[in-house]
Parts: sequence; C-alpha cells; structure tokens
Amino acid sequence: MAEILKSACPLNCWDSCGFHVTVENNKIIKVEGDPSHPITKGKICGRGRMLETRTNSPERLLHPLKKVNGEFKQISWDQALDELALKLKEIKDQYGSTAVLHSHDYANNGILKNLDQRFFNRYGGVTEIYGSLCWGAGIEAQKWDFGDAYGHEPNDVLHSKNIIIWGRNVARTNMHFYEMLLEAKKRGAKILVIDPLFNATAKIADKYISVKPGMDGLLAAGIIKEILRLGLEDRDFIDQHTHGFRDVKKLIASISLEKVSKMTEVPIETIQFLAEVFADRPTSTFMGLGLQRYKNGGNTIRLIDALVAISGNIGISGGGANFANLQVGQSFDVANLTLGSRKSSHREFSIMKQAEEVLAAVDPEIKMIFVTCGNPLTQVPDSSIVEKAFSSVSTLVVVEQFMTDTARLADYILPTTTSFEEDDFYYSSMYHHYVNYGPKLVSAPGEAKSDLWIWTQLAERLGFGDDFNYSREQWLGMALQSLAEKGMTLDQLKERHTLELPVKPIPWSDFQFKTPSGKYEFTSMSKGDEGKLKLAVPEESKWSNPELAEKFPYNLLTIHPLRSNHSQNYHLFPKAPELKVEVAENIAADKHLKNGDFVRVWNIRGEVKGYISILPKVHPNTINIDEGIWKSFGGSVNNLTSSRESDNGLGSTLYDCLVNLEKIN
Ligand SMILES: Nc1nc2c(c(=O)[nH]1)N[C@H]1C(S)=C(S)[C@@H](COP(=O)(O)OP(=O)(O)OC[C@H]3O[C@@H](n4cnc5c(=O)[nH]c(N)nc54)[C@H](O)[C@@H]3O)O[C@H]1N2
Ligand SMILES: Nc1nc2c(c(=O)[nH]1)N[C@H]1C(S)=C(S)[C@@H](COP(=O)(O)OP(=O)(O)OC[C@H]3O[C@@H](n4cnc5c(=O)[nH]c(N)nc54)[C@H](O)[C@@H]3O)O[C@H]1N2
Ligand code: SF4
Ligand SMILES: [Mo]
Repeated sequence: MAEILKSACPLNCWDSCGFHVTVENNKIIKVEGDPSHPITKGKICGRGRMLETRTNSPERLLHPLKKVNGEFKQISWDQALDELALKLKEIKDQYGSTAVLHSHDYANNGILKNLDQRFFNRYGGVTEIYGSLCWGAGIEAQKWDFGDAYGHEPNDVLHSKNIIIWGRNVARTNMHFYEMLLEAKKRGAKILVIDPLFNATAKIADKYISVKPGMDGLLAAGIIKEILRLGLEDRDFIDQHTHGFRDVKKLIASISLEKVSKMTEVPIETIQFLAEVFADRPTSTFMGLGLQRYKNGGNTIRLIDALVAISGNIGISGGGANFANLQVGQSFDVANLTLGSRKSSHREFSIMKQAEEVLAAVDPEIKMIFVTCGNPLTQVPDSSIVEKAFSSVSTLVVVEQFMTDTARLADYILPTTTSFEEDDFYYSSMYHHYVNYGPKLVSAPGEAKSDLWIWTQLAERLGFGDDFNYSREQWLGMALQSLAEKGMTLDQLKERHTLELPVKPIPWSDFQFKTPSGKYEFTSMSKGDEGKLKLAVPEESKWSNPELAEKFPYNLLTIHPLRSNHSQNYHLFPKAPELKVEVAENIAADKHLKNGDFVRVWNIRGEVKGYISILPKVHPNTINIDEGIWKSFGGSVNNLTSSRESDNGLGSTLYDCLVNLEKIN
C-alpha cells in the first residue's frame, strides 16, 4: 500500500525544502512538498521532484567497477575495498598520506557527508582542497567586514521599504524567496534588480538596472559617492561602530561619477536614484553568488557591504547585507564528526587550481585521487586541464550514483546511495535557518552502498575501524551535541522533521562585530594594505587587458540552470539537452545571427558549440551558457572558464571570462 512519508531535499540549494514522498512496495513513487514546512510550505521545484527519477533510474550505478585495459569490469565489494585499502597502505608507507588527494564539493547537504573527512584525517591526513567555486570570495569578504557572513531571517524582508536583488537569480535558484518578494511587493515594498541579465526576477521589479558584468563594486562606489555628496549617510553608525571610513572617503574621491558611469555602463541618473533608495531606510540588499565569481569578487562584495553600512542599513529590521547565513552551519558540531586533530600530515590545494596543482605536485606527487559529492570534470574551471590531471594519476576513485564525465575517467567506481536510501539531516547555510530530517525510505538498488558504509569498510581494513564503530543514530547525535545542551534533541527532529535553529534573526543588531576591532571594518585591520577597499575591475576586461578584449570582445556568464542542479539532472531529461548560447541583441546584430543558428564559442582555453537564442534586454556584449552540461551533451562550459582565484584567494572567477563567437555549419 502506498504511504506518504516526510523527508527533505538533499540538494545544494538556497531553499532546503521539506518533502512529502509517496512510497509503495519499497519504491519511491512521487516527491512533493511538505505543506507544513514553515518556509517551503509545500512548494518544491522540478529538481526536487526529479529525485524520484534519479532514485529509480535504470542508469544508476549498481556494482563496484574497475577499469581493466580501458574497459569497466564489475568486481565484488570485497575485491574493490581490499585493493583500495592495500593501495592506501602502500601509498602512505612509500610517499606519505598527502600523496592522496580528496577532491569533493557539496552535491549533498547531509551532515553525515562530512564523515569522509574523518576517514581521511584518521588515515593520516591527505591533500585537501580549500576555497569554494561557489561563494568563497563573498564569504571571505564578509568575514573581513563583519567578522562573519550572517543573513537576516527570511520573514524580515517583509519589513523592508526597498529590496535590492543584486546578482541573484531568485526566481530560478531561490524560489521561496521569490514567493516572499511577491508578498513584500503586495505589502508595498519596492523591488530593484541589478543584473546584466534581464532574469525572471527582473520581470517583477519596480526597476531593473543593467550593469556591465564584474563592475558592481564600482557601481557601489558611485552610489556611496552620491550618498556622501548629498549628506545622506548614517553619521551615528559610521562614527560609533565603524573603522576605516577615512580610507573610504579617499577612495571615493579618486573617481568621478562620470567615470563610474562609463565603466559600469549604468547612467548617472540611475546611480543618483540608487543613492536615494539606499538612504530611504530600511533597504535590504540580497547579493547573489553570481556577482562575486570574478577576480575582483571580494572587493565587489566589500564595496556593497560598505554601501549598506554607510547608508545605515546594518543591524536593523528590514535592512542587511544578505549574502549567506553561516550561523546555520555553525549550529552543528561538525568537528565532532571530522576529527581534524587526529591527522598527522597536511597539504592543501585550492579547489579552483586543483588540476594544475596535481600536475605540478612534488614531494609527494599525487598517486591517488578520491572524488566524492562532486563532478569536477564538468564543474571545475578549465576542463581540459582537469581532464589531463585526473587522467594522470595512477588511481582515480569516484564514489558516484551515475556514470558522469568524471566517473568515466575513474580506475575504480564505487556505487553510492541517493538520499532516500539513507538516514541523515539536511540544512543549507544560504537562506533559511531550519534543519530537516530525511529518513531512509527505501533500500538501495543492486549493491549501491552509502558513502558512510564505504568509509567504515575501508577504516576497518586500515586498522582504525573503532573510530567508525557508531550507529547512524549515534553519528547524528554527535552532530547535534551542542544543540542538545540547549534542549533540542535528535528525537525532536525525527518526530517533527524540521526544527528552527537558535540563530540571531537580525544579525549585528547589537553592533558587536566579530572583527578584530569589534567594529564594522571598511578597512580590514588584520590584512595590512590588502585590507583597504579598492576600485578593482575583472581580470578579463578592456580596462585591465585591452588586447585580450580586442580578440575576445564578449563577457561569458555560465549561470545555474533552471531544470538541473548543476550537472545532476541533464541526463535524466526525457529529451537529450542541447547547449543553448544566449546572446545580447547587439551580438546577434553584429554577427548576423538568428535564433537556432549553430555557433562556436571560444577563447584561449577551449571551445564549445551550441545553438543561438537571442535574449532581449541583456546587457550589450554579454553571452550566457547555463553551466552543468555534460561532455556528451556538448559541454562542459568550463572548457572556457579560468581557474584563476578571486582577489582574496578563496573564490572562483568563473564569470570573469571573455570569449568570441562565430557561426558554423
Ligand atoms: N535551478 C537551480 N537552482 C540552484 C542551483 C542550480 O544549479 N539550479 N544551484 C544552487 C547553488 S549551489 C547556488 S551557489 C545558487 C546560486 O544562486 P544565484 O546566485 O542566484 O545563481 P548564479 O547562477 O550563481 O548567479 C546568477 C545571477 O548572477 C548574475 N550575475 C552574473 N554576473 C554578474 C555581475 O557581474 N553583476 C551582477 N549584478 N549580476 C551578475 C546572473 O546574471 C544571474 O542572474 O543557486 C542554487 N540554486
Ligand atoms: N561554469 C560554471 N561552473 C560552476 C558554477 C557556475 O556557476 N558556472 N557553479 C559552481 C557552484 S556554485 C557549485 S556549488 C559547483 C557544484 O559542483 P558539483 O557539486 O561538483 O556538482 P553537482 O553536479 O551538483 O554534483 C556532483 C556529483 O555529485 C554526485 N552526488 C550526489 N549525491 C551524492 C552523494 O550523496 N554521494 C556522492 N559520493 N556523490 C553524490 C552527483 O551524482 C553528481 O554527479 O559547481 C561550480 N561550477
Ligand atoms: S532543489 Fe531547492 S527548491 Fe528544489 S526542491 Fe530542492 S531545496 Fe527545494
Ligand atoms: Mo553553489
């Protein structure tokens, strides 16, 4: 008989939805929204619904595979685990444990996914990756400014007079916030969207502001300039709670509004209008992650933070410089799970440059790569180098559900479960502060096993099985230890399926910042000269590299796809996807292109081919190709992107990318 059971979305997404899942005879039948979830209220997106297809797909990996003479051969779990344990032992003895690289991302938001780190730490400490392709530049920027990256609780936006959506594709990537915007608009709030693409959120905006990609920091500086000229700044806040305002004034004096307008390609009147909007408190600012994936990404977020601070919108209801909410993740005891103190060796590669680092590594060279919760061949920039690096090591192990681009390169593929086949709890530090429980609902097909089972088996073979000798219940309890001290228990979470975490609803309302000075820092005290704000531009632009811009005149964005979470859904579509090259009208006119034309897009790093779609109202000279498309469907767009790091070293520069394009047959 069919039953409807509560569960949760595991995907890396702002929204972290509650689910109602229909299960019959040990099979997932349907995934829908849980109407009782306080934030997601019964609505979910197609990516969530498609977890049914994902779980039941006949293309699931069902058995351990080993590549022999270029072909995958099915082997037993015992053979796979014995061989891998032996290799791990030999590598550690001969080269040291850092000859192993653990390459991962966050494809699954379950807390127990962190136990991979426990395994690698107990093994001795491997080469780990640091930084983030996703939000690294912005998180670091907010740590410099505020001491941490905290957001307002979702309902607080209903207190805003004005809401600025700055480089976030809300209607597509953050659907419950979109619902909230509709409600705020109904109650009279004005919505402004600043984005090079006239995205679906721009359609509901009171004003849409088109900006040259990568120039938002300069735009913020222009708005600050105008606020100061008009005397609209919040003097009390600046005098009492900030450090380094004199540096801001000096910086702002170094550029004219005309120059800002010319470089950002935003009219002066619009900059003046925005100054008045920010001063008309409370104005809330919601930054997306798109606008910080540039060489100057850290400075961009810091200048926007500075604008929010100067206009007096920090720490007040209906205000805020909202980027992420790390308070959510900080509620859990991840360190209890990962045992970081138990490793004896340590080395780090940046996630952006992991491939170059693998190729260059000496003392020790990389002998083995373990990939978990990631598809680097499709998702990491500069794909041709990623392919070269991941093919160069003697043993590549990929723990996966499907035969992805990365899995195809593997020497060993270990088949893993989907979220409905294991117990875990899920949260996201991007938007709301509720944690959701997702129980095991069905058994895994074939011989697929959870990531945790794999670590446990390998740990036993390597002689540290005791550190993995816990039940799921015990692991989940360990992660909730400090919440349990506040009276929130695993039993409550299991019973109610969602719990509100005890976070500050309006961060910084006490004006006690977590910076070295305890103040909001326009100039970051601990960073020396680097700590001063800069009027920085992208690395690939006519302002920084005119010859490059001459050859490659178009900005390429590769934003997140509507119907797929990164690379996770394309192969499950009923019809094979095609690569769509979305271009601004001026590009179509210059190159005599019409919808459906087949084109090649290229730069010095590589090329992709696809079909033209002309987008109205897109900023001139701008192209978009949605990310995530597999090689077999014409991808990856990361053939074109650069592995350069952001100014503060911790973020990617995926959208800081110039290309050219031509029609082909
Ligand atoms: N449907 C769907 N939803 C998702 C995901 C997915 O893959 N698919 N992924 C999830 C994940 S992991 C993340 S990180 C989030 C990301 O969520 P978002 O931040 O919303 O999405 P992105 O695609 O990273 O960024 C897109 C927005 O930034 C704009 N943008 C790009 N460059 C600039 C710029 O220089 N200035 C300005 N002002 N805007 C710019 C783009 O035009 C676009 O509107 O989405 C999550 N939600
Ligand atoms: N050009 C360009 N590149 C981008 C971006 C962009 O905007 N443009 N966005 C970047 C961003 S924001 C992000 S977050 C990254 C995302 O990059 P990734 O996290 O690498 O991408 P996904 O496609 O979500 O997931 C990778 C794989 O994890 C597998 N997986 C899912 N669940 C599990 C599990 O429980 N265990 C294991 N072992 N595997 C699992 C899936 O099958 C999938 O193949 O991409 C980045 N890359
Ligand atoms: S992908 Fe995001 S919006 Fe869609 S169901 Fe999952 S959490 Fe909700
Ligand atoms: Mo992301």
